[in-house]
Amino acid sequence: MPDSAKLDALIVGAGFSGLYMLHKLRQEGFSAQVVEAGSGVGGTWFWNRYPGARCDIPSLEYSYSFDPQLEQEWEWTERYAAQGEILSYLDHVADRYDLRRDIAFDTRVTAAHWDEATSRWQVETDTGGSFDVQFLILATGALSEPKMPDLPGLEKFEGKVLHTAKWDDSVDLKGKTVCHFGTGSSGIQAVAAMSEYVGHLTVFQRTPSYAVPANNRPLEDGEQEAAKATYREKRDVARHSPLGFAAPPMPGSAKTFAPAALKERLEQAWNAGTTGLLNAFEDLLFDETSNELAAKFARGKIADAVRDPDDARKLTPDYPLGSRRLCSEIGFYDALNRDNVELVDVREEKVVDITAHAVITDKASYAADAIVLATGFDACVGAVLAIDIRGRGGQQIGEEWANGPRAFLGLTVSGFPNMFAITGPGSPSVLSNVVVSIEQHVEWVARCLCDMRASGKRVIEADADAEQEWMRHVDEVAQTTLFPRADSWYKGRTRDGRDVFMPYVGGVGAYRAKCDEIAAAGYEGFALSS
Ligand code: NA7
Repeated sequence: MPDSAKLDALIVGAGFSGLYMLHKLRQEGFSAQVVEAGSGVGGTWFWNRYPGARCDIPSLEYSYSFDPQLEQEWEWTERYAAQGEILSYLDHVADRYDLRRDIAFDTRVTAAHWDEATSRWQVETDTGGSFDVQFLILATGALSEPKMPDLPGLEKFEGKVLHTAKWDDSVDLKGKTVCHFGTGSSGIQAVAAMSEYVGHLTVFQRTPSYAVPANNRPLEDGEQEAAKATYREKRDVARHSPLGFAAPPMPGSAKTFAPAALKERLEQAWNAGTTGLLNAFEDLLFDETSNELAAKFARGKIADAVRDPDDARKLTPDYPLGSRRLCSEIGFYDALNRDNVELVDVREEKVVDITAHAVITDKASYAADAIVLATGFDACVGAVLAIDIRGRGGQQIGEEWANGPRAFLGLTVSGFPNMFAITGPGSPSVLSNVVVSIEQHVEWVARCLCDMRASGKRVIEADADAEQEWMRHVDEVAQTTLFPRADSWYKGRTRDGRDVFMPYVGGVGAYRAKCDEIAAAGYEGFALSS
């Protein structure tokens, strides 16, 4: 791939979004290239190679639906795919559609500036490449820019420091003494896996998670074929559903169930995994009382699973079930029962220093050969802010978002013409089956580019008013749910410290309908020019 070119579109990132975007634009006859920082395709699934990394959405649903042949031919081996299997799938997709020839690997986009004179983006990379493109498409992922914790003295530590989202497979932790921070989805998986082979593991937890057993297993003979027989219908239901899944929320409210029936419904939902539990009652994410009944049940499960009552207390969340990302566990609570694993709640025992070989709290010192950070991501905006993006008048995206991350439909930012963000703030992606959302975003962007070409328009830009109204709507919908009740990475911040709820929680079906309606109305809320 040339490292300098004049193209219709430059796509940043070769994960689920970037790969499909490239394929789709090529199909529509646009010239497009991808720039990818990693040495392979996969995005999230390329970088997150930490022990135990696995998807918490069933494999048959966490996959592309755009090609019926692909979905029929690809064989998944387990109910929930491990990182390596998803990476193999994306490698297969890249080969199957001959995508690699238009991807520059080991290359990072450093700057993208809108040129008013030509109405095009001038893009630069860290390998000295430059691109002159009509459209800039940020397929940079909502959970891709690792967040480093504010740990005093970390720079003095002389052992290895590993972040789950940038895992270095060459480091062998077997028999080592490890201090681990973070108990979200990644931390829970990494702790369970590492507990099996490290010498000693200290888990530093700040906020406990609700973790539901994955009940992972190999797909049984005939099971996959049976599911694939109705794949088209199921995919269609998922596209128009609240969260991007084929199974709808179960009718009724926990409040109206007699105790025995409530327990039966919740046991069934618990065994069906995270989506099963979220779907247990249709009002689970909206009604505090209904949610508390389910949360109480989940807290009881933690008490049953953890032997030490004090550990169980520390591991028990007090916020509404599902208001932070529900985690999927395979052996996490078992790990905490092991003699080589101990739990430290940093809200009760403050980390005051890190020395060359230990983590020091205000109560004790914990030896460490290595420190593992499962401390998450600068969600929805981090990877975009990492690029020096300047729109109209040289305005930087970071400045634009200082008053809160915003994007019309989660896809376009006022003041940044011809720029699209896949899975941006204001889109439902991170609160849905993200592959379903990604396909919708990519298809909408491709349709927009085709419509512009057909009508002779060269520039599209979100109206500031439409964008503001969309983000107001995103917030209004969020406030009808229990999501804002918890501190979570779903919330962004304004410069003056106000929370901005980023994902659109009105449902992927409703969102799709809105996007289609806007396109059909000649891109209402956008300014188009020739
Ligand atoms: P998450 O879900 O953001 O989890 C990160 C965790 O790290 C979270 O519990 C944080 O606590 C914790 N954290 C951050 N800093 C510290 C310190 N200093 N000490 C202790 N604990 C800390 O990231 P994941 O990678 O697990 O998962 C991200 C998403 O990927 C997940 O939701 C799925 O969608 C896939 P906090 O909450 O800030 O109190």
